[in-house]
Amino acid sequence: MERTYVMIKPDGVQRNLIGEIITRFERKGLKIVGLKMLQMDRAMAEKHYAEHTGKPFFEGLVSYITSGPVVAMVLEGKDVVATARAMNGATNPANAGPGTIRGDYAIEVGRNVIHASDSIDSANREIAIYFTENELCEYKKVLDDWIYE
Ligand code: YYY
Ligand code: MG
Repeated sequence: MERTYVMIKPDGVQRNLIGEIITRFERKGLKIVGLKMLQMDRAMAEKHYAEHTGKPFFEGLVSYITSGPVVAMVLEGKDVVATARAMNGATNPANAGPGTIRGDYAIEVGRNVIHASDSIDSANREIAIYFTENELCEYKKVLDDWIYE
């Protein structure tokens, strides 16, 4: 089953959105297979956002993402990479539709509350930054048969 990396950013934690956001993914039917809180350091931020190195927003992004604890999670489900991105909404909350996390809870691109991997390759790369193999749980839920036909 497909997996993706999702992270509640420091503003989401500070704004008491942890429960709200996790609830959305749970209610959708996605399975949480990894979950933890941590504070990223600069090296971790540079690794996570390596593709954005040198861009005008990079320094601000690194200082924001390292400014407080984040909640890191791995979600599992059919097409979960695309599903989590759709649930998060557009990168700039101004363009994120109502009903999406960024559309409902954020205003500016530099404080957009949540991250999700943009491809299966990115997901595998990002999951490996935050989780070891034994921190990821493979398990069956009784509701699975009511979520998948
Ligand atoms: O994957 P996603 O988070 O939706 O957007 P990216 O284009 O990968 O950018 C990563 C991160 O950088 C974005 O969530 C906010 C920040 N950012 C920014 O502050 N200003 C921009 N013009 C573009 C991105
Ligand atoms: Mg991205």
